[in-house]
Amino acid sequence: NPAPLNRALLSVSDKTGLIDFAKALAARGVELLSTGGTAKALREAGLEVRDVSEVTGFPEMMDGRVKTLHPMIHGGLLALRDNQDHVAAMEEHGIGAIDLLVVNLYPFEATVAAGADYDTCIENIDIGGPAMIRAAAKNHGAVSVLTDPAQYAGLLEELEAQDGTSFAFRQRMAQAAYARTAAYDAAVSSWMAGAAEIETPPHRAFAGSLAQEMRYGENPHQKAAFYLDGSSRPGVATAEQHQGKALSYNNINDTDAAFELVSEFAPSDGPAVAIIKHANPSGVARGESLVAAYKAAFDCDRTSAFGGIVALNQTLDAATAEEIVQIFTEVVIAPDADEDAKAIFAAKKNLRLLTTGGLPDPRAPMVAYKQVAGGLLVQDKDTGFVPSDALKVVTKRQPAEQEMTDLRFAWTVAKHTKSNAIIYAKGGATVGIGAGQMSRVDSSTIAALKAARMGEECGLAETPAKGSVVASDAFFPFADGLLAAAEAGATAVIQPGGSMRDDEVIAAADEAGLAMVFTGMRHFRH
Ligand code: 93A
Repeated sequence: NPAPLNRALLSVSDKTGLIDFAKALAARGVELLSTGGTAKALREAGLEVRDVSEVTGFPEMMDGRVKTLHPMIHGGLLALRDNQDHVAAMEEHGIGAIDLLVVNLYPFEATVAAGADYDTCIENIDIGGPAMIRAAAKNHGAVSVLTDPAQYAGLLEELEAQDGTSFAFRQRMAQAAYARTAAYDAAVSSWMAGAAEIETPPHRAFAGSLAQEMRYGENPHQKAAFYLDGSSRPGVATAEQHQGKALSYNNINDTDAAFELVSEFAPSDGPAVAIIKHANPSGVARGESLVAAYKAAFDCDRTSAFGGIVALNQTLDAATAEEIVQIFTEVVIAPDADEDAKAIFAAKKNLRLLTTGGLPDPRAPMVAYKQVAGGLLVQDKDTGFVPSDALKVVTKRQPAEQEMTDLRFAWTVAKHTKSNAIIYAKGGATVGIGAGQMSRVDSSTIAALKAARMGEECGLAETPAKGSVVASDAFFPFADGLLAAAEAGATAVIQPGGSMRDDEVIAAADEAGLAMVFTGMRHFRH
């Protein structure tokens, strides 16, 4: 049974859509109450409004810090309409019921984003607004609460459909209202932690806005949606899509993995390309040109690259686009794409092209979440970076210059590959990738097998693992993994070090004539 709507309180900072909405309410005989600025805007539009200060008997005071915090307001929002005691209290104190609350809050997030000083941010923490929102939402048995101009039309539709508002509508609005106040307080808390340099564990401050509902999630029987956290980091969330159908859940996950990986390679250091399948690289390469880098990344594993996600660290050009369309690719993501490249892609209706306007800073801090049954694991994103002078050569033999370059490259790819990760690389390109195995030796075996297959696929005389370097995302606990890599043809190794048996592993490397570098940092990724 619908709840009547006789009296509304409007108090909004964002006055978008306010006048039309208030006119529609007034036209239905709804009495309007309002705070200073909102009342002024309504009066200027010719509407009749009662000031909250007249209702409370107190002026707005203390620079507006206290305007609606009063029993005449909160009683009107909270009173149970069908409770005799509540009704008696309303009568005794002359409290009028408020059936609709329309509030949007002081723009705290926008004030922080604009770089305002501390005191300005503090002044923009809304207190009275959230208090009313929470009160009205609690009493959604009788009261409607709107916290976003996008909800105005829905309320008018409700009134159109019946005389009043339905319980389902009020409940939906209440749920959204609590999400809004929760996100608002989270924004205040994380701003304050930053401003006051208060050490907090990485915490859940995800005030997301719905960007996209998908047809399904990882599998067709799972519902899914994509939320944006408001960050301006160039990437899959902020990219512009130029063609093709909407991205799926798996597309977004893989495109993110691809672009975050390729962003490790600064454009000033030359073109780089990453091809991703199931969130793991099938091939990564740098090159003299973008098309050369693409071909080298593709060659690493031609079989797996089919239906992959391609990420580029520079503007997509025609030559590279021409090469990419030779096989089926799901998504291409790049900082930009030139007109010729776009024209080549236009003929491929199923290929999605995303441009981001730039590359993210791979060392900019970010929080990473992982849900477990009954909880949420939160950690800093792995932005770990080992500067050249922190690399420790532990073998008798020093890596040659090209080996060192390839070791650093392979190490970066390992960081973006699921554990256990073993990466063979040569001449600025991966030649064998072992990912996501439960045993490091198995990952080594798979990486070597893939290298051998690459030799066959590309018609090489021998496996490209010969004369390659190898990266391991975590230390070799025993010499066996290392020896397997040497046997496969690697001449140099990069790994964190730190095993109880480092001495044994180093001795084995010396014996095999390998050069080995310790990073002192691990890159597990699960
Ligand atoms: O400073 S407040 O926290 N104190 C209050 O009592 C109060 N009541 C409403 N801010 C308060 N508001 C907020 O004022 C509303 O949430 C809204 O954002 C804003 C509307 O003010 P005006 O109508 O003067 O533009």
